[in-house]
Amino acid sequence: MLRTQSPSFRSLVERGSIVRVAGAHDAIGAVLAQNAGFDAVWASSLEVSAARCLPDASVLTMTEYLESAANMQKALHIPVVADCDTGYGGNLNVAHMVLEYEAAGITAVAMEDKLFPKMNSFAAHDHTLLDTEAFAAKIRTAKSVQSTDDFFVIARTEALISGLGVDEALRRCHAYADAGADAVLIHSKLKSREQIEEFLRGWENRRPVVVVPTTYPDWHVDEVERAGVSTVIYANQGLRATITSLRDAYRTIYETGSSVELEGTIAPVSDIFELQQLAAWQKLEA
Ligand code: SPV
Ligand code: MG
Repeated sequence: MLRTQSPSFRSLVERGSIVRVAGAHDAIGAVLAQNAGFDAVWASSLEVSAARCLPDASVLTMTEYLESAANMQKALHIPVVADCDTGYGGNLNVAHMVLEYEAAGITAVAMEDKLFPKMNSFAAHDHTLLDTEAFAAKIRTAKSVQSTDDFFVIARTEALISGLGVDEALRRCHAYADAGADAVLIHSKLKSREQIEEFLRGWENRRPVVVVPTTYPDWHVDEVERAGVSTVIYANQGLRATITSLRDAYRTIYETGSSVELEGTIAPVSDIFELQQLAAWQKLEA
């Protein structure tokens, strides 16, 4: 089959064991994450914008992010979780976003409580948050326009990113849960996961919690699960690996004057054909 239906992200969360998600920006990366065993793919705003050598700063439009997410979903039999930044504007933009993503077969979106236009969480920049009630209204809007019960809205707080502390993160996430968020995402840029663990203790599992352990990478998935996390997102390791790998490969070919040195380490062309499902396509010619 050239295309297969993916289960909804909600069905993964509801099965109870931790959901492991890998970031990607295109279909081939997404399929490689799927083939490695991941449960879902994060259509990362950082990756999608970086893939065009543009900053993760609300520069691309919703349509462009949606096209990337939809291209990934079409190639997968696992769900995409779409990183939808701030929802691309105000409440009406959020409503339009939900309608469009849902129509494209995306079953989960994440929205963050930063001001539009936003800046990537790790960039040295002002990370002022939107007022709690205004963001809760975006969540209510998203939930009120979704057309299937399955559609899943993750409310992400940037309270720790903006230096506001765990109590403010908890207060905000309770407001977002009251507004109907299906899960909350707590992000941090600290090298220690202490604040995340404090958040988890204070949250008492009111709704599923999503974490993104980029700056505290030594957290084994079993420990993450034991700490009460529902979903773990490895948001940008794929892109970072790609950069290292491509940089080394291009340099080696250029500097040595041939590609022979690489031949033993790079994927054979047959791997490309397999990822393209070439054999299945060729059958259509018969
Ligand atoms: C992304 O992958 O785009 C994210 C996570 O939103 S982060 O880059 O850490 O903000
Ligand atoms: Mg992002």
